[in-house]
Amino acid sequence: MPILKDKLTQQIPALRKEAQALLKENGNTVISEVTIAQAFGGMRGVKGLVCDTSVVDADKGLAVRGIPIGDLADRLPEEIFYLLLSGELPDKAALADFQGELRARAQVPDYIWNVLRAMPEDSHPMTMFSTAVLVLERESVFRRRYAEGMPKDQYWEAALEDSLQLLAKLPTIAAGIYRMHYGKGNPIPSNPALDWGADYAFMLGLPDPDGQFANLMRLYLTLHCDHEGGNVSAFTSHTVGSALSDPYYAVSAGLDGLAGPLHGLANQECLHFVLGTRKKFGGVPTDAQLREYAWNTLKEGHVIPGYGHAVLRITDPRFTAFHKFGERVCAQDDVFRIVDRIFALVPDVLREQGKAKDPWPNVDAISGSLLYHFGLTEFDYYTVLFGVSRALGLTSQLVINRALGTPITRPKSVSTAWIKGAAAGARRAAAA
Ligand code: CMX
Repeated sequence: MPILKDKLTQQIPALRKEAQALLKENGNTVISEVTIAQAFGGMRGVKGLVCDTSVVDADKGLAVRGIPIGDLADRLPEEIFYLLLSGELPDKAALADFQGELRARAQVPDYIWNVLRAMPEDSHPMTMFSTAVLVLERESVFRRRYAEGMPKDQYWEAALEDSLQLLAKLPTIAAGIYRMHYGKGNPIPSNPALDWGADYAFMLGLPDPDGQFANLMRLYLTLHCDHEGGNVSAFTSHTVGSALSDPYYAVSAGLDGLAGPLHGLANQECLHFVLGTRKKFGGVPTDAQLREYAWNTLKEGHVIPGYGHAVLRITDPRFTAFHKFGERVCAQDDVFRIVDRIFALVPDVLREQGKAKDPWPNVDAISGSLLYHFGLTEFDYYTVLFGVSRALGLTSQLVINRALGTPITRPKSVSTAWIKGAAAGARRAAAA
């Protein structure tokens, strides 16, 4: 049996027992209350989901299975998937075994390319990417085995197989979309001698004489892997998967959420903002020009992309990891320098404006500038890269949830009239 699957087979009975015991002994313990502001405000801060793959602490940022993301920056994305799922980093043998598992599943069926070629030329790359994942759903082992009466305790195995099939193919599909959509020529076949991230870089077909672009891709795919369970893409994927829709459906849905400008598309928006600045001022603007540009953006009612976060209240450690890479590899690049100046000035502007609870940069504020440096200048493609990486987290969350038998997601919604009644009741109680 493959090493990762074997490890999970050993771990899962204990995880099930732990969850059952927790529920039996503490099922009625209250862990969260909901205010009217939270009900109207995207459930921000309501604790109503369980996710063990990663945790985002407002003051520390992302930790994958307890390890701060900054400490994982030199790891391969394959190692991160292993960690997300099993809670442990693989040793050399386990890593090689897992990479072999991916390689064996890497072939993308021709019908995917036919569907992508038939799409209108102005389809957004994220639409193409999500569509490809959805069309691939006909391969689902989970759906076939469910129809055959698969026992519930085997759901996770079928979800794992679908996840591995998907992860193995995503770089090839994503790189093919890049080449097709931007007229770069035929898709470049995968190179089985390369690791997952380097192979993706290779298939994009950009020049990489010193291997730094491959390094950036590995870092990119590692840093975007997961961000606990409540962000739009993870929660969407979780909800779809909870209906026992298979991982292809769930990941495609998650990617649709990632395509929103307040979520994953912010990286595209961010580079748009940076290049707009460079164009307006004919190069790197002065601090005064940049401050004025930021204020004008806010006055026009736009957000400053790449800044703020629903959970974080610090500079995103993923931003810091990218910043270190940029300082090492392209410190003199104009676009990187503008990003650097924005980082120095915009938090103060946002603080002065006083609206954003978090004035600090998130990962999207910088990732695009590094891709741009290496010639990946088509910024409406950037969210696809994010999606390839985020699929690591989405699928590992799905496998764990199928292993634990997590039931269908169904929070209760209430009407405005009900809330008014509850508010009046609370006022009466306070006055009595
Ligand atoms: N620029 C301008 N205004 C901002 C802002 C920013 N970067 N971030 C927050 N605000 C504003 C909000 O729009 C909101 O204004 P209104 O009260 O007028 O609606 C106010 O500050 C309070 O918002 P908040 O509670 O601080 O932030 P939310 O949790 O509601 O939203 C986020 C979080 C990320 C959507 C928001 O900060 C934002 O729009 N940032 C820019 C887009 C971005 O970078 N998104 C990527 C996030 C990372 C990811 O998911 O990939």
